[in-house]
Amino acid sequence: MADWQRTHSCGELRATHVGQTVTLNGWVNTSRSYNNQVFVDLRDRYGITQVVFEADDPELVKIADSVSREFVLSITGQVIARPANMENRRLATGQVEVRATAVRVLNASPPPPFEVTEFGDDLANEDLRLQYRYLDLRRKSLQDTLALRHRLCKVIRDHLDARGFLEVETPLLGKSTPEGARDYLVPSRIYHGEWYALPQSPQLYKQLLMVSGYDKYFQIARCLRDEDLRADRQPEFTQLDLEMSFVELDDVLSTVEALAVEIIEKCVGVQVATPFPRMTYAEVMAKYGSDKPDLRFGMEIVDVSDVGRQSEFSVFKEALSAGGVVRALNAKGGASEYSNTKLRPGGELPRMAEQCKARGLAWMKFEGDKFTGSIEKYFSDALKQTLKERLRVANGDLILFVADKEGVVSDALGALRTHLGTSLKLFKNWWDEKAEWDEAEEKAAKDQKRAPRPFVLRPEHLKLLWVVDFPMFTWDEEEKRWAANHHPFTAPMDEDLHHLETDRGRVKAKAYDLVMNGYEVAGGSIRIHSPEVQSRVFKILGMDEENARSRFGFLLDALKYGAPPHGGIAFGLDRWTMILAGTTNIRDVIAFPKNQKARDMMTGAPAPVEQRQLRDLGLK
Ligand code: AMO
Repeated sequence: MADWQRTHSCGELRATHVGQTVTLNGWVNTSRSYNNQVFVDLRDRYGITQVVFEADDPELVKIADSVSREFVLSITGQVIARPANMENRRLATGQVEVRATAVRVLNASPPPPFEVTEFGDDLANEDLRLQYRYLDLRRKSLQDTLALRHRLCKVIRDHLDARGFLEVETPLLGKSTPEGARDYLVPSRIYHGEWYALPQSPQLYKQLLMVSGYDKYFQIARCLRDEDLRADRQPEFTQLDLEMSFVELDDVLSTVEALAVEIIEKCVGVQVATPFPRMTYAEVMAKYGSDKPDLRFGMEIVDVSDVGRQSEFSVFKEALSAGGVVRALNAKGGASEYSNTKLRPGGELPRMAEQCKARGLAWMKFEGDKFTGSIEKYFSDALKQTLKERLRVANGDLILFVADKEGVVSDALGALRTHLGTSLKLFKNWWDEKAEWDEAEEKAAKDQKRAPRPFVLRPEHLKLLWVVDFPMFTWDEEEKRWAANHHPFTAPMDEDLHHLETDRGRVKAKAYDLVMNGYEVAGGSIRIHSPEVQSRVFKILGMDEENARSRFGFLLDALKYGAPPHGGIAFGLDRWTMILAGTTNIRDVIAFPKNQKARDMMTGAPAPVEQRQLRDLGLK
């Protein structure tokens, strides 16, 4: 070992090391001079240790004085105990410090464009941090998140390995798999004019592995989709993809539940109960206006079409006679938060409803034991009493109504529910609760001279739900054709098979989504294993035989050669990490993500390439 190499990490030293001579390697977190002494906090990914350079060694002090943030140092010294009143309880190494006897600068650093010690609201602009991602990744919160992601993958691999699953890799260069997004295409150099598609998921390969007899498959797989980005979407993301043979829907769901329970327990120490609740698609859409409802708060949508029909309010009556519905939400305690001005057309809530194509948002408030607002006069006392009971109205509540086609009403009230859950603080994200806990604990710990106690997550912080009984097809109004709701390989319910050609809208699929805290965290289905049914579904999706053969001939052939009944699911690994790490930004859980405009701010990708490369590919 060279004399500069570390004997311990920067997070390792405790009172038991006092008296030992140690060498630490790390980055300068902070350095400051005080009474001729220089204090350097040295950091690596294991922690921070305070190092003191004493005035009696001017040579050392001079070097220590010359270093600044992010210099890389090797420091040798003696571990000494800090006086009891000088202990730093916030640091695991806070009982000791290292009195330096030698220091070597392993590398210098210009002042970083932002401070690596920043956190929370003080963070520098995200694009700047992504440009210098290697510095950003030195921050403790990102290091903790990537460690969590590693643990998540390890738990998954161990769990599935113990249950006989095999991890199999599938190609990146393949043929397009329709998962509903645009493909990333790769031109072939050898076959000019022909293209590989990067996988939107390993869907077809995993089904083919079932045909090959690998009855329990999984893969932690990279998926690529060229779609509009959101806070929980990246063009390149990771799935835990799995597939099983000889299974029915319940087998897949219980396999997933056992895995989810172990992930949550081993990653954040919470025991969630099984079986997870299940709701049908129709039920969640009616109650929550969303196929991924956040169940950390209630605020269910209530149908009041019968009340609307008996009222004198023409807007409701017209919507109903056009075949629509009237539904309402009780925004508990919202009467004072939302002034009448804010509820006027163009205000915050009406605008949200309009963005979902609703013609407007009607409302009433309940204050001083009576309903108020401009539409109150259209309702008899008896109808008001019905509304009061059905929506469990109390003083201070705000009732929001949308009357329209059912889909529009669901979308609008669903969007309002999600928004109001946050704006009316109907629930707390666990990390906000943790921040409050940490602050209170730090104060209490200081007063009582003890170490702060860590925050412990509880089962109600993670609300899981299965959504089942999805419609097999949705009508694409723009393209005037039926589209697969999940993907074209999803099996229809047995009892709906004979409706496939005649009544597509009523066909339900053997598909399921797992929802956690309002995020779709996994989705899958039982697959079609009959080539005949698969061909019928392709036809409904507008592919004639020739087209279906040219795109999916290999699948149709494989299904003929003894395909077993099979089904599976894919977890959004990034979203799982987000929720368990306590962030709402997917870029926080990926080491080198793209920014919101799909650009890699560090390398500059996508970027032009040389003319020669284009010529090779036959593109110029
Ligand atoms: P699906 O398209 O539902 O199913 O994807 C599965 C899960 O992957 C996550 N996810 C994403 N995460 C981040 N960024 C994205 N752009 C993104 N898109 C999807 C979600 C989602 O639930 N082949 C099927 C699975 C199957 O049928 O087995 C599929 O890919 O958490």
